[in-house]
Amino acid sequence: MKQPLTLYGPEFSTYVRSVLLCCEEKDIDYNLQDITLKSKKLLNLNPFGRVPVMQDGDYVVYESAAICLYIDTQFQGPALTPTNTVDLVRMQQWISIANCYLDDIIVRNYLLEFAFPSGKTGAIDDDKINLALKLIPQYLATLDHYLSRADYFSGSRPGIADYLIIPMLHYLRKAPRAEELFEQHPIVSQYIKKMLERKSCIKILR
Ligand SMILES: N[C@@H](CCC(=O)N[C@@H](CS)C(=O)NCC(=O)O)C(=O)O
Repeated sequence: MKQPLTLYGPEFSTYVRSVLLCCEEKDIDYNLQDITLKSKKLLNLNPFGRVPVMQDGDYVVYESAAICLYIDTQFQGPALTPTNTVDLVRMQQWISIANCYLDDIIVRNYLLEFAFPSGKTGAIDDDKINLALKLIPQYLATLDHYLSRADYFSGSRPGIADYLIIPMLHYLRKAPRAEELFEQHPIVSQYIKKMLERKSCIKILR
């Protein structure tokens, strides 16, 4: 019998959660192991020192979207990647946006700054927060506009881009000033509500 996949990373990480959501959607067995950031063990698995990392036998992969693609293509279950070019390209677009902009501003500048303040005396860096408060409304407006014409970031059903984005939005919904940030963006709010009703999200996004 095939061994369960091993996933390395802390359960609270948005990217680890993205991979867990894909595993849950495909209904596959996995073994989640926490790993110390910057440890030799992690650097041996991923020279960039980031989580998650996936191991299936001898096959080691890092970068969440790549791990999710492996899970999607190697296992039975609902497809997490659209087959038509228009939706596939859109999904890649949103994966890139999630990795380059949403993670940078929503997670690193905003959420992590409250959780682990980076100021010299352990204080919150107001410049980071102010930049985030300037950009997050613009990003949410873009998401809102896109979702006014599309059901999901991966096409007509949820896919890898959605599972990358929803953990970030879920945390942002609970962050300081969330009500103010989301009040102009009802379509994003409806999307979050719809995603959070999925069995996978109920289990992983607590
Ligand atoms: N592009 C990477 C990003 C992974 C990432 O940044 N993970 C965070 C946790 S959510 C991390 O490892 N942070 C540790 C660090 O920045 O040193 C992916 O898609 O997996």
